[in-house]
Amino acid sequence: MRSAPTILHLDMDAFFASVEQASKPSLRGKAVVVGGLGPRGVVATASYEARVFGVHSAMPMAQARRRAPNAAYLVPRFALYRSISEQVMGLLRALSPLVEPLSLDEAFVDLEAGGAAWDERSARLAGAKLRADIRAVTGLTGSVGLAASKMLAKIASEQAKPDGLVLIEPGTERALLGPLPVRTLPGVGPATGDHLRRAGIHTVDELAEAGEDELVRLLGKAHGHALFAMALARDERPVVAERETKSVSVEDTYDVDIHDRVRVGTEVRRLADRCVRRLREAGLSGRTIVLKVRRYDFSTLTRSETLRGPTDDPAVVREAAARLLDSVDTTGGVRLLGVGVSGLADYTQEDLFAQAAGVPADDLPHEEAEAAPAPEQETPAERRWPAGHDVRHAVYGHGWVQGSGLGRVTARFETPDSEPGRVKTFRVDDPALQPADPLPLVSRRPGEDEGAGAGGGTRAESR
Ligand code: DCP
Ligand code: MG
Repeated sequence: MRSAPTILHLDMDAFFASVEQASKPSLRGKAVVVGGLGPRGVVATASYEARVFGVHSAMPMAQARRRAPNAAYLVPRFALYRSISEQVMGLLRALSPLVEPLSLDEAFVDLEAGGAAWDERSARLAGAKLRADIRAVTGLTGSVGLAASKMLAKIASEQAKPDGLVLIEPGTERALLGPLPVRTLPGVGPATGDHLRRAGIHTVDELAEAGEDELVRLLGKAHGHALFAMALARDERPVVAERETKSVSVEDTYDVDIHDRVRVGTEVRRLADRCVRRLREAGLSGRTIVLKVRRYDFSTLTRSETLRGPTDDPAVVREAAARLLDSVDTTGGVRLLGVGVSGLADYTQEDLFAQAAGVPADDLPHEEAEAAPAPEQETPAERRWPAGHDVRHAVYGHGWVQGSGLGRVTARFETPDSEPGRVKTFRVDDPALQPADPLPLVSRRPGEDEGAGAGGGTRAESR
């Protein structure tokens, strides 16, 4: 293990909810819950003000509403969160080539590899500057952990929450870990935790005292060894730079052209399953399903379909590939078929809302791009005007949907840098009211260059 605390772990505070508060002045300091608003929706995240009432991620929305009836309930705006995540990741990449994102709002950075820090003092300075830069560029707060290993850096950022920085001095790791519950260690989920509890092991110290042989006996060889090392604060895992893979695909070339349409369908299904297997092996999921068809005359077609959120469900990929195949003429024969998944995510947060077959669309949070449906008469108001999404009114300007139903939509007119705004109600088909794109959270000062947000306290363009 290295001797200086130069591994940084960043985790943004109440990420989705903080973005919503930054873009909606009337919600600052208030309980905000972001998640699926349908009958089977779950909480994606809650602002710290809402957590006081016991609302937390993955809780059924109905339960959240009972606990915090006065909170603002909003549908996620993934495209906006993604764009802010990119700004944050950009700041991390300026520190080091070794940045390992774990989710939209979380990443490890090897400060030493980038020359950004080499000892305790420089690491603390780099962490403090990063927090100031994130604030300047995005208007949001993130918590930073610094340590000599990934495991401890992540524990440190958890302790730093919200809006803080914790550095674990090398040499103090074991004393710090000892009294913590075993669940603190990476890889100890509910099942392993239960198993250990039944063996009388509750804390990391007890884990270390149990000894390696006992842990191997309890948990098997690989897991036992790994856990024993973690209990002694030994964690040599390197920070691995963002994966290059942008898609996972498989294809087959056939010796003899396939003419039979049923056989083509079977092959596509098989390829979809193989592709999902590879996706899962890599711990990935993806949003865009791609079908590739090379015909007898070497003409090659690709067709793609983008889902609401990433999936690694074989049934979903199979069905999408089959739909794509329907739109391709294969008379004359097929020499090659391929199925791919792109738009990859190596995290699961959006999967909570995954489009597992059979989940009614209303239970799913609306992806921003898809959330502006064609203005058809039969579109229910709740779909056309999802709570929290942006609107623009010919007279009142920019605002957001506070609620809709019974032929009415209520909007609050405010922008990220305005005072809290006023509420007005319209008929859902009022032509003066239109869906709009989100505004940048931090507006640029006149004359300031884009990307000049590096210095603490400066403000910069946010998109
Ligand atoms: N998320 C989600 N479903 C979950 C957990 C998280 O959709 N079960 C989303 C919403 C969060 C974001 O991912 O805003 C980041 O997850 P975190 O676990 O880091 O939670 P927060 O950033 O919301 O809060 P904290 O301050 O505890 O990090
Ligand atoms: Mg977070």
